[in-house]
Order: sequence, then C-alpha cells, then structure tokens
Amino acid sequence: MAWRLICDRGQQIWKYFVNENSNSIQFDKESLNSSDKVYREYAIEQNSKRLNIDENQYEKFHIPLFKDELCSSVVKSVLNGIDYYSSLQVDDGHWPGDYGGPMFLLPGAIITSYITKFEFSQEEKNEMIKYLFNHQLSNGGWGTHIENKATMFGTVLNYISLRLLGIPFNNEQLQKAYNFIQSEGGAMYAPSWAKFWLCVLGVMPWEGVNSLFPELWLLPEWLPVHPSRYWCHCRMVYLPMSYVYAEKIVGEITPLIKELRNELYIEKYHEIDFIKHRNSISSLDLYTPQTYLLKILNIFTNTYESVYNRQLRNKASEFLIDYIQAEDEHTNYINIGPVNKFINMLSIWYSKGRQSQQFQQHLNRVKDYLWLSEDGMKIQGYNGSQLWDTAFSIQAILETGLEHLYTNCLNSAYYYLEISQVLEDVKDHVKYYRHISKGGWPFSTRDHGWPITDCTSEGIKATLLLHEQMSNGPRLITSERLEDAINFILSTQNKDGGWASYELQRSGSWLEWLNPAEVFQGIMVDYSYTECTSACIQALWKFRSQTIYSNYRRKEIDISIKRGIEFIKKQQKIDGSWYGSWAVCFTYGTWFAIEALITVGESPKSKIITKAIEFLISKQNSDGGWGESYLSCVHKTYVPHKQSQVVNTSWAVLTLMSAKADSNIIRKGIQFILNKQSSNGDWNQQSISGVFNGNCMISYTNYRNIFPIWALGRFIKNYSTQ
Ligand code: LAN
Repeated sequence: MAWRLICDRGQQIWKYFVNENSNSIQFDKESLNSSDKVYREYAIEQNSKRLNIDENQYEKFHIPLFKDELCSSVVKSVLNGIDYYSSLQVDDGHWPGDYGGPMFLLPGAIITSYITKFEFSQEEKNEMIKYLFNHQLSNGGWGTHIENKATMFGTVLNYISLRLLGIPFNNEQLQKAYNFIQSEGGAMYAPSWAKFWLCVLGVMPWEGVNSLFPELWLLPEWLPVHPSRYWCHCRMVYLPMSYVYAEKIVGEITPLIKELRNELYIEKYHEIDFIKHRNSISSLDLYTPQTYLLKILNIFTNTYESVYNRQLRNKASEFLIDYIQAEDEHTNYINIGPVNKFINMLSIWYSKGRQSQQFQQHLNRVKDYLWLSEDGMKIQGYNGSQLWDTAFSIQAILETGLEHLYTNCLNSAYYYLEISQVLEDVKDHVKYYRHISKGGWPFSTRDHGWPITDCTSEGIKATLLLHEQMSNGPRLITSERLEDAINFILSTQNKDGGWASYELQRSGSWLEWLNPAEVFQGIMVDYSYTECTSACIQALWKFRSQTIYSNYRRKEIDISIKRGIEFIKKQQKIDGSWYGSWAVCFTYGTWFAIEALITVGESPKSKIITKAIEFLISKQNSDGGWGESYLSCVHKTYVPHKQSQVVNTSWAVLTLMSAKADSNIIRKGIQFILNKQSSNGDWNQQSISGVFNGNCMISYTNYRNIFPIWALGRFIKNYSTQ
C-alpha cells in the first residue's frame, strides 16, 4: 500500500495504491518542516538521472577543469546537485514540491467537507490526522504556520478539524488543545477569519461576527472602497465570504456540533453574549489591530444588518453567486487560492445543490490542493508552485554553463513553460474586474490561469535564456507569445513605477485601515513590490536586448525600465538592504534589487550598491553562511537565525557575485554551501523560507536545491570568464 504522485500538465494528485510497497517515513518533529521525503525518495528510486561523470571524463563532456581547489569542488558539487535535482522532475517538465506551511487551510477543507458531506478517503483522513498531531505544539496549541508559536487562529481551527475527523474529546493530545483554548478564554478570542468558519459550522451564531456588508458590492465601482479595487486575493476571499454571510449559511446541527459548542467555550453556549465578543481577539494572534475607523464603520454596518432591505440583499446575493461562478469557470474550479476554493464550494453547494454539476466540478479539483509529505497530508497554499520553481530551475541550471549535459531535463522544463503560459483573457474580464491575462504566466498551472507579474517575467527570462543557450532546442514559444507576455508586463506597471503581484494597484494604501483580518498585513490592495519590480525590469531588459525584438514597443520598454529602477532605488532601507515581501527576507529583497540594478548597468561601485554589499557583508556568519529568521518578515527588521541557512546564503552570494564584491567573502559563502551538501547531491531542508502578508510563512522545498545550484553555477561562470 503506498501513496504515489500522479502529475498531468502540472496538476498534482496523490493517489493511494493498495498493491504497492509502503512508503511510510518518519517525520522529524524537531525540524518542524518536512523534507518532502515521500515524494523525493520514490522519485529518486524510480527516476535516477545520474550522469556520474568523474574527473577523467571532464574533457570529453566539455566540463571545465580548474586548478583552483574550491572551483573544482564546486564543479563536482554542482554536477551532483543537478544529478539529484533533475531526478525529481516529472514528465510534464515541472518540479513538484511541498507548498504547505500555513496551518489555517486544512480546516477550511475539513469543515466544508463536513457540511457539504463530501468525504475524503479514509487513507487521506488518516494522513490529515497525522499531519495535525505532528504539528501540535508542546503547550497543546497550533500556530498560524508550522514554525509559529501557538495562536488561537491555529488552535481553534485545528482542534475542530481533529474532532470532525473523528478524534474523540477525551483523546489525550486533544485534551491538551482543549485546555489551551480554555486557558485563553475560549473560541471567541479567535480572530475574525476563524470566527467566520465557526459560524458556518454552527458553533457560533452569526451575530458573533461583524457584518460582512454584502451590499458593498452594489455600490458604484468608482468608489475607492469598492471591492473591485482590492488585491485579488482579498477580493476573491471577500466574495464568497460575503455571499455566505448574506445567506447566513450554517451546516446541519449534528450531535457532534452540539458537543463542540460545549467544548470551545468556558461559559454555557446559550448564555454567551456573542455580540459583545465580536471584536475580542487573543493577544497571541493580534498582528494588525482593528483601527478606530474600522470600528466605527462596523457600528454602521452592524446596525444596517438588523434593518437591511430584503430586495437589496437578494440583489447582492445574485451578484455574488454569479461572480463566484465566473471565478469557478475562469479557474476550472481550482480558484485563485485554497481559501476561496472551499468557500466557493460551500456557496455552490448551498445555491446549486450537492448534485449540481458545478458542485461535482468543484469536487474534481479538491485534490489539486492536497499534498503528502512525511508529516502527513495538508492543504497547500496554492495548487502548487509549478511554473515558479520550473522557471527558476531553468535559470539555475543554465547559469552553470553545463546545459549540454542536461538537454532532456531542460527541454522538458521548456515544455512546461509552453503548456503553462496563459493564451487568452478570461471571458468577460471587464465585467469580473479581471486584468488582461493573455501572454502572462501563472504561478502554478494554465488551468489555474491567474497570471502574475513576476511569474510572467521569470517565464520570459527562462524562455529567452533557453532560446539563447540551447541553439538546437525546440522553439515552442513563438515571438508573438513573447510579445504578448511583454504586453502583459507593460500593462501592469503602477503609477509609482513599480509592479504589484497580479494587477495594477487599484486603490490607496489607506484602505489598509479597513483591513478586518487581524492576522495579516497589507492585504487590501495590490502594492508595488521590490521583487516583482525587479523581475519585470530584468525580463524587459532581456527582451529588448535580443536583436529580433529590439524594436518592439522599444520606447515604452525603455521608459518603463527607467521608472522601475527609480522605484527600486526608493525602496532601499537606510542600512542598505531591501525588504522582501515574499520570502525570508532582507537577503531575498536585496538579491532582487541588486540583480535589477546590475542588469541595467548600475556600477557596482555606486553608493547604492556599495551600501547594499556592506549590509550583506555585515550579516555574514563566521561559518561563511547567512541565516535570517522568519521574524525578519514579521518585524520588518533584520532578525538573525540561530543557524546559517543554505537558501539565504545562496541569495547573498548570488548578490555579491553580481556586484563583484570581495572574492574572499564570496568564497567563504560558497564553501558553506559545499559543506552543507549531502553526498547524494541534495541539501537538507532547513527553516521555512516563504512568506505572505507579513505574518504567515509558506514552504518552498525546491528552493534548497534551486538556489545553491544557481549560486554554484554563477561561481563557475564568473571564474571561467575571469
Ligand atoms: C503567493 C505565491 C507566489 C507569490 C510570488 C509570485 C512568489 C510573489 O513574488 C508575488 C506574490 C505571490 C503570487 C503570492 C501572493 C500570496 C499567496 C497567493 C502566495 C504566497 C501563495 C499563497 C498566498 C495566499 C494569499 C494564501 C491564502 C491566504 C489568504 C490570506 C487569502
């Protein structure tokens, strides 16, 4: 009996086979992070692509031979590293990996399955239970993500999940969670996103949450507070949330729900004044407290809720369910993310019924979010990071200059780029507030289809580099398609010169005053980011430097690059670093910023680059590595990690090499990466490296291979051309 990953054009499905040998692998609880062993061990066993070239054969294979000891070790290490990593690639060309981390996603799936009565298989449920217990902390609670301390957000939702999965109240481990919730004052101290699920499940009355004011959608679109102007993730979560609220959807009150009502609170359920606790939140969870403005607006919308007009409400509901269906169709029922996936599903169950075709379509796409690792089965933060990892992997391998050894791997990765680029705008895109999509690349798969600025840029960069370096390779991505990608990039540049994640910034940052999610920051609008801006600049630059494209929208491209660079320069901190919004943290942001500046010809001796390099050098540890804690992201100031991290070190040395910094420092960093490599070519999984909205961490397991390979590759390249 064993789990196997089945992939089809990027879609990743875990299937359980009764007749296969078991692959049960122990999770090292201390490390908190899975090493993705379930996938990797089987992939390597089945698919080993080792070249095993020894030094005597270097000449024959056109591999450079260096006298310098470090250089020759780097060549060996990178060959070993790519041998290992290329064995993890699947037939459609992408690299699967664990994209878990957040601990508030699986509960949405389990609660939805309980209410709508769709069943996970017993094997899936067992793995989910294993996952939840594996990530329970010693004080009985769960964090908001796997490395977090306990929060009410994590604890209340995961406690409920285990109960719904059949774990009895008197289970010893669950009792610890129960005690934790009790000692923190009960579930009314959970943040608003948890309260939403409590209401849906029927363990809190709808009066327990502030109004979600569904009629807001009916207000004129030119208003700066209109939801069409929100960051697409916020908009697409608010959409079904406001529908569920408009209809006050509640699941069946079963005996188990009645038991939960007793377990989650200190007082008797029917005696609790839930209205009084609408704004109660545990200090453990509080990250962005509600502002006075929001509190005042809540008074208005809560009052409106007691007198609302039925006709208007129906109109809002009709609008919302139509929009929900449009998002379902645009994304082939995957939806933009795992939060709206399950709330959309719940909305469709309520409005169209369990037997409806739409609900069945939703069911077909639930498994896209499930991922199995040695810590158990989780819901991932997205339906995968396929395109993102593939585009980076291509660039990393090409940087080594050893592409002739990995033609199959690279051609296959190129195929993935081809099958994931978005070719059309979504239907009625203006009506549904969607930006154009044509030419863009998504983060995961074409079926998902939401294009992203920096994913598009990495797609363009990877394609152009392949076209350049693989002269006999296939040419599946035509000039027109690359021009479409450039059109997408040019259409998404903000007024401030930067690029946001998916769309243009559609409203002011003051909207953050209305952020009702106490656990996340920067969710209301799509802001310009250093990383996205850098990637777009690099893609535009690379594109215009190709002779065949040198005239395509040239003037606009030139102006656009200039404005982008100005934006990046403005983001530099006093200490010379850049904050990274999507990975940990200043080493990541600084890498992107410097890469863009160097690309456009900024001198490494300029003040701006010198300061950045000084910053990085000041953070190097005595073992030669760099290590940043995820708390850097949360506190927005550099927090060192207890141990040097291979991923941070790779970003730092990549940056130092671009800026031609002191080679002794670089060599020490490179030596650290070599020291950390395992004999099979892999690197150990260290701390979590991705982040979103300041406060939630997310895993990128392939980073531990991609970035060391990239850094080692650049070292060889620099050395050969010296
Ligand atoms: C992602 C994943 C990819 C990421 C990059 C492309 C790496 C980044 O450069 C831009 C932002 C983006 C697209 C991004 C934004 C936030 C996402 C979508 C995520 C981190 C994956 C999961 C997260 C999403 C918001 C999680 C659901 C939680 C909510 C608060 C809605």
